[in-house]
Amino acid sequence: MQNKSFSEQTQDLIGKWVDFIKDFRAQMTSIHVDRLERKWINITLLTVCLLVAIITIDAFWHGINPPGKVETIDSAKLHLSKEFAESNLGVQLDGQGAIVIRMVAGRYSFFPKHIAVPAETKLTFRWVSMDVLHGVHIPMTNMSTMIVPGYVAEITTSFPKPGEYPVLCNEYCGLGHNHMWSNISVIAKEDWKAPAKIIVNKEPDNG
Ligand SMILES: [Cu+2]
Repeated sequence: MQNKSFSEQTQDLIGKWVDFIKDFRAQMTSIHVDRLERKWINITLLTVCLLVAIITIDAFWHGINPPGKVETIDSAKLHLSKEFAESNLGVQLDGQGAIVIRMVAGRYSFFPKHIAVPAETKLTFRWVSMDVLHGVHIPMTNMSTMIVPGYVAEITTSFPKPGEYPVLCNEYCGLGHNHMWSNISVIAKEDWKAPAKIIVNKEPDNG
C-alpha cells in the first residue's frame, strides 16, 4: 500500500463525511415522520441551539474562560519558584495593600494548613497543584474551582461573616481524597492583623 500525502488524506476524509451526510439525509427523508412529531423535533433542536447560544454569548460577555488560558506554571518546580516558594505561601499584601493568598494543593492537603483572613474584605486566592488534579470548594462562598497541574487558578472572593470555614477538595485525587480538607479562620475586620512581610510584585515563574 502506498503512502498518501496529507492533502490526499484530507480529501479522502472530507469525501467520507460528505457521503455520510448524504446517506444520513437520504435515510432521514425516507422515514415517515408525522407532521406534529417533526414540529416537536424542530422545537427541541431550536431550544438546544438557543441554550448553546445563550451560554456562548454569556461566556464572551463576562470574559469567562478556562483557568488554563490565563497563567501557566511548572508544577514540578513549585518549591523552587519565586511566587509559590514555601516562604511566600499564605496571606500576603501586595504593593497596593490588596490581600493575596497563595495556596498549594497536594495529595492530601492544602498548604498552608491553616490561614486567617479578615471578613467582609476582597481576597484574591491563587491556587496551584503540586501533583494531580484537585478541586477546591469553600461552602457559602463563590470559591469552587479545579486546580489543574501546570496552571494557576485565581479566584476573588470575600467572607461575609467571621467564623471557621472548611476548605474541601472536590475532585477525586486518590485514595486519601476524602481526608483532603483544611480550614480558614475568618476574623472580624477590625481584629485582623496584616502579616508583616509584604511582597511587592509577583514575578512570572514560567521558564
Ligand atoms: Cu481530592
